[in-house]
Amino acid sequence: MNEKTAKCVSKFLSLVLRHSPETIELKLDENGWADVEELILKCNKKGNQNQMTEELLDYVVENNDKKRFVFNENKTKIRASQGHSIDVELNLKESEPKDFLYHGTVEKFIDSIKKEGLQKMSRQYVHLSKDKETAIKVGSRRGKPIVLKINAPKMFLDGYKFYLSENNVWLIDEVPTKYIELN
Ligand code: HQG
Repeated sequence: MNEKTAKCVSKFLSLVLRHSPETIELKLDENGWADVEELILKCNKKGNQNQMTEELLDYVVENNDKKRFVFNENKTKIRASQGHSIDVELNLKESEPKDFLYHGTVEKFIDSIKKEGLQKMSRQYVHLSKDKETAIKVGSRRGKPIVLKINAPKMFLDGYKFYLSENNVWLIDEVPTKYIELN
């Protein structure tokens, strides 16, 4: 499998499974699942540059660097594990963070983050990671990364709910300023 093709498919799946299924007239159920046959049919119908096949989907689900997508048990459905901007119920696992968590961002957002804390912006949740390296990568998507250190154990003690996605991304509704340290 050509890695460039796999990355392109992953980006396209992120678009239709997290943000705008209507791009290919796809319907997701309330839990964010798309029917695999329908997805393949509609990807190909729209003349997407990658001819979508079951094999291609298999490869991307299996080898995706962040395990962004999962099949249901009998592989008739597929969904994104996190990152949605559309309203889907993922039935996420509530979890207790035992250590600090990290968020990668860029300078231009810092003043606003200092005022309002971390907000979910267009997504369903604020995304945090357990390691700095991931946060650096996330921030780098937008420029020179700045890593924020979040006192997650304290937040948890104070009653904030944390969720852990199937692909181990920490998700939370917001992070108020007092729990954020500039690293
Ligand atoms: C910033 C990718 C101003 C926030 C990544 C971020 C991640 C504020 C941006 C996942 C703010 C939102 C999510 C405030 C937060 N004022 N700016 N009060 N609060 N921000 O893309 O975390 O590769 O929605 O710092 O790896 O960058 O696609 O969130 O810069 O895991 O699987 O507003 O997306 O995953 O941007 O990225 P995003 P994110 P994938």
